[in-house]
Amino acid sequence: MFFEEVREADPEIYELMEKELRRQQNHLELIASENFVSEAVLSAMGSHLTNKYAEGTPGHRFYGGCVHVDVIEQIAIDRAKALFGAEYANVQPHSGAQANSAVYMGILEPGDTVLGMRLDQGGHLTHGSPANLSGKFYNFISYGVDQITETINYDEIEELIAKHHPKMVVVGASSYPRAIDFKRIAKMTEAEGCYLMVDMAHIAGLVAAGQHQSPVPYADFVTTTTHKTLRGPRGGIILCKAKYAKLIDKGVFPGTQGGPLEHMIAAKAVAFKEAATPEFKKYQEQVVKNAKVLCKALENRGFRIVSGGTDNHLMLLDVSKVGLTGKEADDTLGKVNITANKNAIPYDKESPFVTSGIRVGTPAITTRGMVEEDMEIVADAIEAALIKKDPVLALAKVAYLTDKYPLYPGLMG
Ligand code: DSN
Repeated sequence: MFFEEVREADPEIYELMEKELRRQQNHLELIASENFVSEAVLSAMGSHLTNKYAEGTPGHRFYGGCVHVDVIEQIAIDRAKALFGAEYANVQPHSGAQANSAVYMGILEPGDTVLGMRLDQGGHLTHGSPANLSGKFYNFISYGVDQITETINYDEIEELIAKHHPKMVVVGASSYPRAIDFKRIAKMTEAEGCYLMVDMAHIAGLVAAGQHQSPVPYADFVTTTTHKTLRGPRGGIILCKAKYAKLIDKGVFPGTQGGPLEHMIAAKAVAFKEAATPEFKKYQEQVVKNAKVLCKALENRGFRIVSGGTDNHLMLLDVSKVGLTGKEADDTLGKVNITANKNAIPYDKESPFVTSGIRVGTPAITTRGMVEEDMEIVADAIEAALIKKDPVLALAKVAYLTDKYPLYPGLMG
């Protein structure tokens, strides 16, 4: 049993940690950006490595006593490079947002023009939202998806590049269910002579396992979180061509961060080792298979699927077609122990706080062991909650699955 010391030192926090564990165990986790790490990753995160200051990079630190964390961080770097076939890696970003900010800081000047995907059509806050420093410090121009196909409009990207001559094009999404053709966009950025940055946070695990085209051969910079499909600790990394190594390192520190979190870097190293195994490849194949089956099963039960399907680990349901807003659907699912998130759909008429959509992902339930036949039961549970308005039935379906696939048995007794 872990966390005994917390129980003794701080029962109030221990009790809340235990409640959160039970929530994770008893709910169907369908948030597309969440996952369950291995106990090895969990242990590395909760270790004494947190005590060490190590500003700088391995071998070039501003503090003494870095002899062992230097080796740990270098192993993490080498594993990240090998996993994705990258020339250079910085494993210090505390998050995906930090990784993106560090690339901007290292490569751009304030006021530079950048192209990024609209937040309300699948992009991310850090891809130029006016509410984020990216949108405040840089001149972001947005591209979106086609109104009919609800898929990325590559012609629009090409036109915007020709019109605005950006210094950088940012590609990648937080709620986009289809494959992205990085190679096609790289041809446009090469022709323009501008940088290409890909934020592959959502699909990094799929990329590592060959389930999605890798952006690494085509992009100058690739950022990712490590905690989504990649199933590592909460954090970020940056991959880039070797010629940008110094600029990227400076963008991270001192550009946007102070001391790296060496306990998290050790956990990233453990996760990268796991991600290089045949088991992880099988897991990612199952994530994609499960998403396809769940998507079809939900469509068969009356939900409209944005863009008509999925190529990756997630799907977007337009719940307005079953008479709900995204917020109502999110709240209703929460009451039957299904965790998803309300999400804008392309050209949404509702506000970002209400929305017309629900984003559903399979990474976490696949980690629990669920396979295709279970996706029919997940779809039954969602249908029971949102269409049949039968919470008792929905709760029974969820309990069947969470009992069948236990999570962290014995973690807190
Ligand atoms: N990337 C967001 C998500 O997909 O949930 C969080 O920033």
